[in-house]
Amino acid sequence: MKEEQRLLLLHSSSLFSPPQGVKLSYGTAGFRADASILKSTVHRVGILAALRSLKTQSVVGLMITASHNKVTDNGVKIVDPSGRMLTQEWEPFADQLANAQTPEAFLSLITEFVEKEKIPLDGVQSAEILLGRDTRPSGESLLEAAKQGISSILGAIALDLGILTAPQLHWMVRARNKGMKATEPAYFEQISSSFRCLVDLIPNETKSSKMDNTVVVDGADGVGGEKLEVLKTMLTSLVIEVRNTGKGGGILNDGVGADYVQKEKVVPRGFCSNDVGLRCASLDGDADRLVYFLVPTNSSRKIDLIDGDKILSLFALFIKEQLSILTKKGTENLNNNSHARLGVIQTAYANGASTDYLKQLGLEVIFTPTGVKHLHEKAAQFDIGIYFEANGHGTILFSESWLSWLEARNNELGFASEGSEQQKAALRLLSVSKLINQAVGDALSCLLLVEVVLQHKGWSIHKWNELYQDLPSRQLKVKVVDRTAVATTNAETVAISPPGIQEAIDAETAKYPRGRCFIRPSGTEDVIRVYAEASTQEAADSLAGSVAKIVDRFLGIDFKLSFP
Ligand code: G16
Repeated sequence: MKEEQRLLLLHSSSLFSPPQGVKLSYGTAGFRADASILKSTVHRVGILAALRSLKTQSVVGLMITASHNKVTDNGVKIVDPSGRMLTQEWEPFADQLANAQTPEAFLSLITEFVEKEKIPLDGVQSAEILLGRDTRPSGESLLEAAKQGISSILGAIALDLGILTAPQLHWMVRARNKGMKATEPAYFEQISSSFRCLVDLIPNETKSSKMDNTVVVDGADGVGGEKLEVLKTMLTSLVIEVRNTGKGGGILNDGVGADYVQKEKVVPRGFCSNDVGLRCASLDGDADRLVYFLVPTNSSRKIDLIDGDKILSLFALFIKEQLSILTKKGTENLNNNSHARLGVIQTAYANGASTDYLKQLGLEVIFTPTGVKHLHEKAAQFDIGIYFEANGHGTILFSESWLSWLEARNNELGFASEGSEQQKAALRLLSVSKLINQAVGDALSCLLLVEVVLQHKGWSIHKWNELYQDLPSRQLKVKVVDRTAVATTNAETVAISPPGIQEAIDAETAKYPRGRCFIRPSGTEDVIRVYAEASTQEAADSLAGSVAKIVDRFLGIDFKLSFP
């Protein structure tokens, strides 16, 4: 390493001391903590992002967000050149960097890593990092720390794109590296025009049905509401009413947002009995998650939740239908021999009823640990991979090779029988691949796809909700002294430490008909999460409560049970 580079790194890191007595780790979606202790971490992630850009000789992204966490938290994650999350191979190095206590220890870690990875840190090669942040008040100063980190690598430049949803930044990084336009207007143009194409392809029978084309969206008082206000002006045949836009003084994620709605299953702030019967949806703090809900007809606050599993089921049904039209018998003279491998990816949080439903559709269902980085990797192994977490984070991936086949088939169909049902199916699938974010789960593009699929099928939200009936479930979180004390296996369904805890959970679960329960350490909050399913809501609540007490007995700091 050049002397100039060494001095630059030493000086820059001496300006940002790491927090004392805290061990940070690159969790489910990057580093997250109280914003007041994150400056040095973000500064170091800026350096890491520049190294990643040098190593890959591509543009990478850096996003300042803590998504669903409370407003006083913040976080930082790197977007890889493909638009996906940072490669998991670099996560241990990210942990070491964030926790190095002195500038010298920090420098020696970098020196070793640069040599091992053969990163051209010579000041000749250039690096480029796209920066984005959500609307948290701490975002601006943390972004400055990231910029200072980036500028301490010779040849690295940062491009500040301002306030963005996390999926917008992922989309732009992917687009830049594919040589496409990587701006916010280009993003809006692509998703709105593919939405309009799908609307044009709605069958005449359902086009004439009197379906309500209004959706009311809870923006979580975050970035998603703000962006949706722009997007909605570019759409036809859909009316979007945005609430909790962040402009009315509401606090981000406080009694609002997809995480609150999905976990607590109650009406978010800003919605009331006047909304009974309306199709309502909720985004999370950085607009990468989407859930739908129905306001109750009675005086309780309990909603009917239409979660990520049901969004996945709706999408799977639609894609499967289009594929079967496309490969219909009687068109053998055309190049009809490419049967798409369609796969579905879920996590242990998926409601058991959703998995049964997907299997009944004849789909291959695979389970991974929580975190889209795991689901995305599996989905990418299919021609069409649909992945969703129950919390509403997910997307549909199309492989490049299958899309090339589809383009060719579309041309062929256009030549042989333009306007045929098969050609329309091909065009629909091509439009879906452009509408839905290929880099990461994206609430805005998923919202548009849900809306157009409902219009296509002529379905109300009630009809969609009736696809299957969820098994009653309950999620709780338990504050513990050290969440790393819990380790899991089998896609997080079995706890292998602390010793004896899984046996205690199994003994409790066995008491409940159709009981299922697991625990896992959160990767974004300092808690252990508990998920329970059973044949009745009372039983699911009771199982989750008992297991939370078990966690507390093994590791906790006085768990108090409370249900909304
Ligand atoms: C992040 C990840 C999601 C994950 C969620 C919850 O979401 O992107 O894939 O499901 O954290 O993680 P945990 O249970 O480990 O706290 P977000 O929306 O907060 O970025």
